This record gives sequence, structure tokens and C-alpha cells, in this order.
Amino acid sequence: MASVDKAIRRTEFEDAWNVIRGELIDNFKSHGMPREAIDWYSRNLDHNVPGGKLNRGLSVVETVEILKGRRPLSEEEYFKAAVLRWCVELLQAFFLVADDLMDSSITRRGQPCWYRVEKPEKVGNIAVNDCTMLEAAIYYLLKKHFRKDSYYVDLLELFQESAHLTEMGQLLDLITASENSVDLNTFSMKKYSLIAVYKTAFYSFYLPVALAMRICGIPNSYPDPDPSNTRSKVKPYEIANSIFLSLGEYFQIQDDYLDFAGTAAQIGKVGTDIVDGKCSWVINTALSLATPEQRRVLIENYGVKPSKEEQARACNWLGSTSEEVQAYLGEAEKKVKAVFEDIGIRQKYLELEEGRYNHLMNMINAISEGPRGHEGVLRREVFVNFLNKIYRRQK
Ligand code: GPP
Ligand code: MG
Ligand code: MG
Ligand code: MG
Repeated sequence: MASVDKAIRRTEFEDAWNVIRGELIDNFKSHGMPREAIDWYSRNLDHNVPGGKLNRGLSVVETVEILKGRRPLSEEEYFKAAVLRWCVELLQAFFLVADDLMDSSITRRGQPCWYRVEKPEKVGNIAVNDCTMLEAAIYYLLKKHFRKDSYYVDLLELFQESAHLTEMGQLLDLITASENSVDLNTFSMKKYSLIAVYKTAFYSFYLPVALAMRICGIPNSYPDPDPSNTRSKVKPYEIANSIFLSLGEYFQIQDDYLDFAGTAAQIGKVGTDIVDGKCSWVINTALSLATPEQRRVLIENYGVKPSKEEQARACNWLGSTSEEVQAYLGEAEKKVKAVFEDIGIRQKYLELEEGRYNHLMNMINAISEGPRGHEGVLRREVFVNFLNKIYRRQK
């Protein structure tokens, strides 16, 4: 039953996308843009916006439903939540197009990264402008659909601030994995946490839920709904922020683990963290457990770029099994992966998943929500919903 519900929700969501896509293209046309530019913009939207896991966006709609006490949403409520949902997906698309260029990635969501598309036209560096157009679409839609709402400025601030924080995290991610010389001595779990929280947690987790909270009229603070504790105040946005930072860090750890352990067929992309020399959870965990000999192998081989031939082979990864992928790896990457296996990264990761789940459930259970059906307050279910979606995810 749950999966049927999910299928219906996904279809409704995609219908809303067709309407929103039409609005963006109509606006583009209204500026007198010629046919070839309209086609290019349409391809940019179609290649980069739909087609992902859609979890970030869906959570706007689901959170609105939970906060409204699970009553069916009116058409207007649903559409507004869906517009925000797609604004979050546009932000995600903007980041991914830019991130793939910066990470020299090959594939994304089971297809070539946008900058690598060759047909009908070569995209290349035009992807830089294309990603900023995906971002601009967010502000066009917010103005069109929310300009008259009292919370319009809150929505604008949420998007702008989340993007700014993500860019800070991306900067740290990039300069820690500098182009030619990776210095593993500059890596640490502390630095890793900072990168993960900033580059992922704000926009992926806090943003969609805070947007939903704003359109549901949740105030910045309210008296504790627990009848035995009415003198204290609840600050719902601060609570959401602290839980989601922890959840977002956990999500990025999963992303890093899957970059190493997932197959391209499974995760829809080819892992590049080892050759890019990224300060990831996997390398930091390995460094904390490595023998001097293993550390030497990591220092010599982590962040070493593959040769041209090795790189060309990697383009065949999509649809390959993990055994086949082994054959495509460059020599340096193979050595790093072997050390990761010897150190037992897989087992460490399983233990971490358990620990993170329990820790997050404790944080969630500490939220004071009062009796069921009490509208206008934060609910534990919002967070449980997220946690259950990502716990033990395989892609
Ligand atoms: C994920 O990092 C982080 C982002 C997609 C944010 C990018 C931010 C910008 C300002 C462009 P990742 O490189 O680990 O993601 P993936 O593994 O999906 O490439
Ligand atoms: Mg990347
Ligand atoms: Mg990146
Ligand atoms: Mg990654």
C-alpha cells in the first residue's frame, strides 16, 4: 500500500513539474528568445531537474502534510508545496551541474554529466551559464507564486542563505582536495564534518523542512505544547536546524561511503572521491586506523589522477557490476581501495549507521510536541520520516 501511495505522489509531483516547466519556458519565450535558445533552455531543464531520487523535494510536500495533521491538502496548498518542492530540485540541479564540472565527474543519475553532453550540441563550459539559469528559475517561481504572501521574504532568505552556506562548504571541499597536491596531513574528521554539514546538510535537509514550516505558519517560537511544561518556549527552527545538521552529516557520510563501495549501476554515478583526493569520511576513517605501511600506500596513491587511457575506460562504467568496475580502475585507485578493504571500512560503516540512527532517534524523541492533532507546532514525525528514508540507503 505504501509503495502505491508513493507512486501516486510521485506522479502528482511530476504533473506539477510539467506546469512549472511550462511557466519557465513561457517566461523565457516572452523575452523574445529565438528557437535555438528555447530548445537549449528546455534541454537544460529536462536533463538536469527531473530524474533524481526526488527525496529533497518530496519532503517539502510530506512535511506540509504532517504539519497539517495529515489532512488532505487543498489544491492550492498542494500546488504551493509542489512549487517549493521544484524550487528545491532546481537548487539541487544548479549545484549538481556545477559540482560535476568542479569534480570532473563522468556520470550523474545514470546519464552523462551535463557538461559532457555532446549531442545535439556540445555543452562544455556553457554548463556554467546553464547552472546559473537553473538558480535564477527559483527566484522567478518564488516571485510568481509567493510575492503576495506574508512569508515571501522568509522563503527568499531560506534559499539565499542555504545556497551561501553550501557554497562555503563547497569551497572547503575543493581547496582541501587541491588539484595537484593532496596533503593527507591536512585532513581530519573535524574538517570533514564542517565540509559535510556546510556542503550538504543545510540545503538538503533544513531548507525543505523550513520552507514547509514557513508556509504552514509555524512561528519562530511558541509556548511548550506539553501541558506539564507550558512556561518554557520551543524554538522550532533552531530544533530543526540542529537535528538536520546531524542528519545531513550522516547523509554525506553515506554519499562518501557509496562513492567508494557502490556500483555505478546502483548509485547512477561513478565515484571520483579517491582520484579527486577528497577529504571524505572514508579516507579520514582509514587514516585513523591505518598502520604506518597502509598510511604510506594511501599517501602515495590517494588523489593520483588516472592516465588518459584509464579515464577513457571509466566512461564505460554505467551498468557494470562491481567486479567489472574493478577492471576499469586505475592502478593508484586500486591500491587505495585495497587498503580501505583491509582496514575494514565496510564494517566500520555498518557500525556507524547503527550509532547514528540511535543518536538521531534520541534527538527526535526529545522534541516536545504536545497532543496529536495540535496544529501549528513542530512534530517528531517530520524527522522520523526523513531518517527512515535515508537509513541504510543503497543509492
Ligand atoms: C555534494 O558533494 C555537494 C554538492 C552537490 C553541493 C555542491 C555545491 C555547489 C555550490 C556547487 P559531492 O561532490 O560529494 O556530490 P556527488 O558525490 O553527488 O558528486
Ligand atoms: Mg561531486
Ligand atoms: Mg563535490
Ligand atoms: Mg560524493
